[in-house]
Amino acid sequence: MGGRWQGRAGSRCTVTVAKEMVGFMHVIRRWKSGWVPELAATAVVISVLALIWTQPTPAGAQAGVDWPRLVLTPFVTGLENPVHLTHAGDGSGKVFVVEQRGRIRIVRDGVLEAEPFLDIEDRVSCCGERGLLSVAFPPDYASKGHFYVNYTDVSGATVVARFSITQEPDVADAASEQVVITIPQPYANHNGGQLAFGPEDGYLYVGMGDGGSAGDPQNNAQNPRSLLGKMLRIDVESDDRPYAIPPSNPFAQGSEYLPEIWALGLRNPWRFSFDSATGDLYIGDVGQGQHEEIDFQIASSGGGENYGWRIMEGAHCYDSPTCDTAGLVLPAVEYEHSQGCSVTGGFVYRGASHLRMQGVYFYGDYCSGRIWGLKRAGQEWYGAELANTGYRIVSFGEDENSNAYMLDYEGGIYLLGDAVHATPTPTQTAAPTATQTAAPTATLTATPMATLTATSTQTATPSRSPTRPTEQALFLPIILKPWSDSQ
Ligand SMILES: [Ca+2]
Ligand SMILES: [Ca+2]
Repeated sequence: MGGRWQGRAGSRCTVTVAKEMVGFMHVIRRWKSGWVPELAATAVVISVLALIWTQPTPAGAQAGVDWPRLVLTPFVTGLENPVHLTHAGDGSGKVFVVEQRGRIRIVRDGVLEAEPFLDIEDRVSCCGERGLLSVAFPPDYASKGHFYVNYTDVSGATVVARFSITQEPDVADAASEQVVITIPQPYANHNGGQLAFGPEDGYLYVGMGDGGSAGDPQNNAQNPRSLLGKMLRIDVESDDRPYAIPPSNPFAQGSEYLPEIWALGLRNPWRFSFDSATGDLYIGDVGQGQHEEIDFQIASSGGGENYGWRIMEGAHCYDSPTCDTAGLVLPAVEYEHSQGCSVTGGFVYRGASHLRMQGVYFYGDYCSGRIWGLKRAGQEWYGAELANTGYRIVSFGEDENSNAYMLDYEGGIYLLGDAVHATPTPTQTAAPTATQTAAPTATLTATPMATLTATSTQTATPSRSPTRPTEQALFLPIILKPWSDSQ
């Protein structure tokens, strides 16, 4: 998709082509075709069903990890390619949803408001991996009344811009744009797109992909003079315009590295987030042809981590004659393309409603619809597959009360919950039947990080027929293992 693929020799060529052809946003209908068109017709049925995925309780419950039985409850439907969900931190309880084509919508008390909060379709290029990709509200937004977006402009460049609200708090002024930074893009794909304010430093973090094509042909992610393939950290809330370099940035004092760079060696950090309790940073970095990964940065880090791309893809040498891994930070967890094709980074759940979800980082895969949990306990990580949904998992988000949501690119948003602690839906008429297969086998590997290779038998490929809600009971290969903290 998008950028021109430049061939590589050998067997990797086939894999690489396949990945790029699949593309991030290009929907391969597969078995899902036929389901989406009927979605509206079955909306009533869907709306009264909590979709429950069950998993066996892991034998032994290592380190006391008691994984939730994931429940996805429909929250809002009818969005047009939602790609991001967040809140303003202003006490309003409103949820903001970004539609890729260039609009931001408000959900208030569970109802999608008809009037968009912001509409900048006139200056956004869409779609594929382009579009309006995220919104971020600064600390003390309630008194400031301005916010930031990340979008691809008509030339294909990444733009981070500030907008202000009008006299109406639920209507932003599309004419109020102040561009913070414009970063040219050599190819249509790998634009990153996430913005987030650091919970402890108040600086704006900007996730930048490697520019695109395949295999990072310009070697941007390892180039200290390129802003591509990096995590940037800039100060947009000081009096300096368009932004200031935080003095504590790892390369702030001037060096061979550009001062905006916070971390490097990223391929396409489509979604990253901070743990709202600890300040730790989790980055879902989309892989090339074989390995999808979650990267971790502890809150006390001073930045400067090199997450390896394109020397490495996940924990595996990719494009380096010597594959010198000295100084590179390996992923906290990775999974192979037998489990999906494009990782979607999520959130560490810190809500009050579900005790077993506490401290679990939820993430998923856009292509397979699988959702995993990752939990850090001391110096060890634990991981488990929690659901196999078939949804186009494009993003996760959280609201002001730390409730967690999953966004289906097809237009639905789902609330994550634990069946054990879930409040029954009053209108629920037919609880899905859970048919549990034999307890899957845990796979242990000796690598210093987790490799989520499911080997247990998955008996039920989810059908996407209109009767899907009554066919629930997807049975999860579960992997539960400790491994060393690679930090
Ligand atoms: Ca690009
Ligand atoms: Ca990496």
